[in-house]
Amino acid sequence: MSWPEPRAFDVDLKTGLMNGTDTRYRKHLRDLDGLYADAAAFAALAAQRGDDVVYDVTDHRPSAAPGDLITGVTRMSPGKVGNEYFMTRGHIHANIDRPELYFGLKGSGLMLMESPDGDTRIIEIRANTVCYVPPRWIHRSVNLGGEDFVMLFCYPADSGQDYAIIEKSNGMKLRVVDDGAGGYRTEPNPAYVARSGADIDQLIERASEGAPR
Ligand code: S6P
Ligand code: ZN
Repeated sequence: MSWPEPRAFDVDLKTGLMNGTDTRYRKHLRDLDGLYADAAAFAALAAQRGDDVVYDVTDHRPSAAPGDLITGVTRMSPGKVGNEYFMTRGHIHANIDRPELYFGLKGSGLMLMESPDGDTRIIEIRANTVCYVPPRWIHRSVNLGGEDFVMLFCYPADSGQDYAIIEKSNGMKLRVVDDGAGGYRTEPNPAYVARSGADIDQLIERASEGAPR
């Protein structure tokens, strides 16, 4: 009988990578067109720094079996587009009944969470903060600091990611912007389109099916 092999990985806080895994996911600034409110500021920045890596993810995926765990690290560069802080694309787990745990390793930022019916929660994260993202919440990470923001994450292997949920609503309900005093504030997103009851029912139905990434 062969049993799954235990593994250990070192996280390099200088690079923000979990060594010994593949880089599974990397986003350059030019890949993030449409994410930020200020399209002109985005175009100007992308013209100069389109090849910059805004965030990358290294992770260990032992299997896709239900009950197994994906563990990895997200590293986010500091920066803003206009007055809006750099952020991840954000998603809901395709199988919406799957939660996620984040642990702050370096820098400072926050987890912006939105329920399908439009409630918002924010958890600020710095080194040693444990952040539990419950099932059924859209989640997006935001770097609020002047250095890399690095977090460990762990989530069920059969979660999957649904990015379209944010695209369909023209972004999340709130945007995270510079407050002009070294901190942040949230602003309503005027383009936001609320989800219908039918949209929400569909998400819940899909949970029972599961949906790999
Ligand atoms: C996956 C988990 C993270 C994100 C990563 C990048 O469920 O939440 O690994 O994939 O932080 O964010 P995004 O929204 O581009 O996948
Ligand atoms: Zn996730």
